[in-house]
Amino acid sequence: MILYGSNTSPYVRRLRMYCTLHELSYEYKTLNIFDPEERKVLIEHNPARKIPFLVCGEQVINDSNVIARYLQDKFSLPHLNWAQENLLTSINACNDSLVEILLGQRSELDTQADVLFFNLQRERITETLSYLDKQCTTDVFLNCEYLQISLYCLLDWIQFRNLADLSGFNGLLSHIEKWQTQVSAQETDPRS
Ligand SMILES: N[C@@H](CCC(=O)N[C@@H](CS)C(=O)NCC(=O)O)C(=O)O
Repeated sequence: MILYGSNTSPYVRRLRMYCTLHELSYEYKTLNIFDPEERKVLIEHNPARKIPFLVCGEQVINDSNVIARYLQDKFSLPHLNWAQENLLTSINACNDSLVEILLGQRSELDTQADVLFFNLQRERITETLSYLDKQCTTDVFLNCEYLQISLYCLLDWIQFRNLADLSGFNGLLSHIEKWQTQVSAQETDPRS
């Protein structure tokens, strides 16, 4: 089982932390998707041209959400219930919008501009962060390790890339504090 990704991707990191916590053995290969040679590997495996993807024998699995479900099936680990899936959707929505903002910055676009595309991303980011701030102390959230990891990876990446102001979100800040000392978090720190 080979996981392809990059050390900075929060979607890849959540899977790496999940595998570590469940002692799942896998090979990890990093890909620089913006390097023309390495991008060939991405193109060969994922028409959406995103990381992560997992290669398990002949089977290729794209998308962190599907990979997580694949691992849960393969290793008989608990699946998320519907309320937990909804929370994961909010985490993903925030993360996806922040990826768009980062790509906007790298394309030298004015991501603060008052235009529909960036207004929608900023609204989604603010609203989902505020929603997750309230949800991250609920039983639904705390009963699901994959949600906790996914949120931690998102928040730590926000800080690493300086993408949003988390001050005032006390629930989110406590969540970072709780997870940042874990070995699985330290081993996958994008800064190292
Ligand atoms: N829904 C996907 C999102 C993955 C994703 O956005 N990955 C980013 C890296 S963090 C990527 O590959 N971006 C390349 C691009 O947008 O062209 C998942 O959960 O795996």
